[in-house]
Amino acid sequence: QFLENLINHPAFVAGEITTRFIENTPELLAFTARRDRATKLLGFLGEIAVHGNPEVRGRTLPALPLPKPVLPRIDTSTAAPKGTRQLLQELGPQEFARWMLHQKQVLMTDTTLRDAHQSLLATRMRTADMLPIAPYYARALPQLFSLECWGGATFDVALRFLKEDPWERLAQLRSRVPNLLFQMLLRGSNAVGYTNYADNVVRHFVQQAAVGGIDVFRVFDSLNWVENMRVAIDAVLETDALCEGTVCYTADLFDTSRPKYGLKYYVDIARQLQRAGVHILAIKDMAGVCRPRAAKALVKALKEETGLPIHFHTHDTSGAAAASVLAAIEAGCDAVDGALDSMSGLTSQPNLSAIAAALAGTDRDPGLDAQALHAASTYFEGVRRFYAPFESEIRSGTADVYRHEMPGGQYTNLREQARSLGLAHRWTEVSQAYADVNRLFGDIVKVTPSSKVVGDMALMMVASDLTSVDVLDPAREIAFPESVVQLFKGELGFPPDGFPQALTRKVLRLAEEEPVPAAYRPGDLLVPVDLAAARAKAEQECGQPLDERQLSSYLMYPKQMRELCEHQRRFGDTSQLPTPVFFYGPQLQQEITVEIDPGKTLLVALQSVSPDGEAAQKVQFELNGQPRTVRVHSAG
Ligand code: 3PY
Ligand code: ZN
Repeated sequence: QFLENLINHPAFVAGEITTRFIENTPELLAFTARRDRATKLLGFLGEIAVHGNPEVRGRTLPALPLPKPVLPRIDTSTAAPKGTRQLLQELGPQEFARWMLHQKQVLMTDTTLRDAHQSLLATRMRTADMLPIAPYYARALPQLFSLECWGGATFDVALRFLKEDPWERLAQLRSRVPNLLFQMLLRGSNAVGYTNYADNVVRHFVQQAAVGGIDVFRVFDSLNWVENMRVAIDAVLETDALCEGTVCYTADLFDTSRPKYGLKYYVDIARQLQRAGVHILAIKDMAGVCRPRAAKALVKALKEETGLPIHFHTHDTSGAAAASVLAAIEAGCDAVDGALDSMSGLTSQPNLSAIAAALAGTDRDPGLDAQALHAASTYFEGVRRFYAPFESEIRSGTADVYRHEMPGGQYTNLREQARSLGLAHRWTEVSQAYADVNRLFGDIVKVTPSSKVVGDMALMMVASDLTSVDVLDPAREIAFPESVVQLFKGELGFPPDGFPQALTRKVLRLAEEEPVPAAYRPGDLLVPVDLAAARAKAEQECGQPLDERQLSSYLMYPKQMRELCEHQRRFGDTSQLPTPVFFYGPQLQQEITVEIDPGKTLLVALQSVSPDGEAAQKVQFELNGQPRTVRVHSAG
């Protein structure tokens, strides 16, 4: 390849070379690297032209071609105006929190780049669809409080299904949005995974995320156990970022049949968080069950009791979430979450633009440009079409959420899991079993990962035709899912009032004289990870040097990280491929543009696919006007 570059170089062709030509012409090597990248990408395109992308296999695909999303025009030649990020840098987190309290307008977080697609599209939105609109956010919507764009399930899904490096997504977004706070969802000691990690792994992750560009860490625990959030909170407090301590909301503040979830419960947690030093208090209504009356009472009480700024987060599963947001605002809530119109509603956040419009002209008007919100929403309307196979069947809000209390981010996933187990037609039973399991487990907070355990148990019960009475029957043998055993062992920590004794005994098969596990913090038992040794192992397994961020991915997702490295070795970075091409493969004669370096664009078009002997297919492309052939094994 190098020789080819050399003999094709204009200077070489013109005979203008000296003895130092190679040394003085570094682009020869750049050509080689680019050519290598192009070859790898063609390898990927060849694979999916022949076999399709396994991530959409068995799903209903959209009609092709899909129209390009309409990207609003924006002048990027001038710098983005100052925003909340500059204010945080100027004031520091403590003063910034005071500023939040003292300024009048409602601060608004846009969740489109995280929770909205996690809750509507199984978290599948790719970096390639986020980057084009990022400069628009910076310039046309600089009044936003923050962009929630990282954490939660996005980390896992990026690695596992999208074959993308989540850190690279963060870096790319950061470079395009210098002025708005970037917010992430952090699952306390579960970081961005589903199990408790060693304390030093959690700390390492938080440090990397802060350096990588996260300004607001929303830290929660899946059982509302503040003890289990301290390591993460302390790690955030050591950075210059804002720490948003979170109370997860469940049940109904006014339901006298569930008195444990009254105001006192939330005020106690909020006070503990305040003592832990958080700058902001988040109310995280992950299922969307916080009714307007409760939102108002809760915001008022938490504000009065702690004096901290309050940030309200909910989901629109019921269809009534905007009313709760407006009630929270009326009670003095400082910041609220919403999603752009086209990515709002149902299991996602309520509509940010509609909430902004409801407040227009009042003293709490968030001051957002309605036209700009609409233009950004129109872009995502187009993007959303790319992900049609991941949409759920849900067409309307459902007040049934008050009964089952499933988080918005879990609802569609669990329906999908039920479908894959052949239980699609028994969804009503699954959702009832989910509510029953919650009671069996002692009426707990259900949010990742505790919600997943409840879901696993509910599916098992429906699949095995078991009722709550059967599960509790001492004479009946039950094969509890592994996640349930782990939960009752305390591997995710403990709810403040513990787990029910009888069921704990049954799940853990404890003899009568054996005590049930006393509350302990899993991180106290987990041996700190020797990071140098882990790096050596990770680099050996991944077959390449890893930086701190990649190491952090490996520590939580070793298998997915190995697979990502292997994917990138074979195919290069596929995150820049247009989404319809990535999921549905190149279409004949369709011109595909991929920017592999700033300003360096590849033009690819699929010409034909034909058999090549018994066991292979020959895939012919045109690459920047030149024919190229890729051979793909038919067996895949
Ligand atoms: C997550 O942890 O991913 C959540 O969105 C919880 O609501
Ligand atoms: Zn949420």
